[in-house]
Amino acid sequence: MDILKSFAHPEELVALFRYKFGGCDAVIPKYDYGSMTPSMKVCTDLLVRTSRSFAAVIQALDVELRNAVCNFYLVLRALDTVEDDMSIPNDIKVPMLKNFHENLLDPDWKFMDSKDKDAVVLQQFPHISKEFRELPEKYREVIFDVCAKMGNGMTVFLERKVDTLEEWDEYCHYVAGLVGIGLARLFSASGLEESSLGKDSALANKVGLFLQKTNIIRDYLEDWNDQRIFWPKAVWSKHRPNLGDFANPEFQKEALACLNELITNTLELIPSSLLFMSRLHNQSVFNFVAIPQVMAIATLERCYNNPKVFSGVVKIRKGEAVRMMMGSSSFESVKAIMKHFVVKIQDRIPESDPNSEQTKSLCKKALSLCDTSQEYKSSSIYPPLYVSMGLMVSAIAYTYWSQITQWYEDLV
Ligand code: D9A
Repeated sequence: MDILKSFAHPEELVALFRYKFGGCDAVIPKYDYGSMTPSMKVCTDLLVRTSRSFAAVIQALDVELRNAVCNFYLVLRALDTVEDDMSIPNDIKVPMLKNFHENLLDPDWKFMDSKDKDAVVLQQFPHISKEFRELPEKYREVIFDVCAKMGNGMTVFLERKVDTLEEWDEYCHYVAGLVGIGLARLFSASGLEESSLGKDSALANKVGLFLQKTNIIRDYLEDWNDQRIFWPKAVWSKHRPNLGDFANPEFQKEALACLNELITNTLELIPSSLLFMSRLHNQSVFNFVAIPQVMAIATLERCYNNPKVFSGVVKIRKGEAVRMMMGSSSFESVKAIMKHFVVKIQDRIPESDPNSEQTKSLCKKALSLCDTSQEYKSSSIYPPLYVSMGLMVSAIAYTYWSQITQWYEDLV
């Protein structure tokens, strides 16, 4: 019961209440099915089914972009589902990935044999490809191109494991950097952002790498249990001969050193993430980009030097996430959030960590770019409010517990 944990964090209860009662419509609007065509409705449902919270962030984009990004997301999700599906043998999977972009032009293509949890996007693909073909050419061109490059790139790592840090960057480029590049091009094509943004592929690539590396670090145990390896061998083999050893508490010291080394590598991307966000002009695009970046830094902070990465799931509480999402609406407040988490990492760097000096210097570099007069935790107003809200909430919760847990499930 995640909501119970938020009781220890009054500011999260405030955020959840403000969210529920419409305090942040600009960031997370409600859906408007009335103005949609039938295949748009199917696509919106698919989006909500595959990613409830991110779906809300996409829906908040200005209309010029919303359909293009929604379609891009679903196409990528379909491609990802093929890549992930362990029940498809590689000799079938390789041509499927390589030719995947051509399915966008075929009104009938679908795939009914996937065993993946997101198989529905492949079963319903004709609705996705129909939406694709109805997009303006300037968007289709980007989605088609990224899809072709990603499908090809994914095949490279079907047979081969990620070894060096360069290969880690290469793998992340295919599955996430290309998404960043594609999105930057879509932003520019919409006219909501400068055309130079879409041309700076190196920068947009790093925005994607920051998210993907964070996911890979966080998902160690889940991936290991599924026989998947995304941690670069050149790094983990310095600490233990087998990646699975890290799940054994006996090797916690080695596991943490490896974890911290990968997090340190990922911290290098913070300056690029900030630079990318500083170049955005449109409010809806800004929120869309900033929310995942802020979640990533929060996740990195939670994982840093944390043995729980090797024994379970390290997640951001929903209340925490909602509060950060609501706070991600200006560059100043995003810098304040980034600063908050980088300081928390900086304060926890163990003297004994083999990479402590590098981690320290990257934190310092990041902090120099997060200079702002804003503060993230303005706790002074909370204690009295906390007490009264705590009483009120426990009274309500006592009476309406089942309803409350239901809308809590609905909103996250
Ligand atoms: C994104 Cl179109 C993703 N990925 C994400 C989500 O954010 C990025 C997949 C498809 C699209 C976009 C994203 C958002 C904004 C700007 C971006 C960007 O670049 C400029 O991508 C780089 O994770 C997946 C990849 C990282 C592989 C690209 C955010 C998201 N969050 C999940 C939470 C989670 O932990 O996965 O999907 C969610 O809210 O459900």
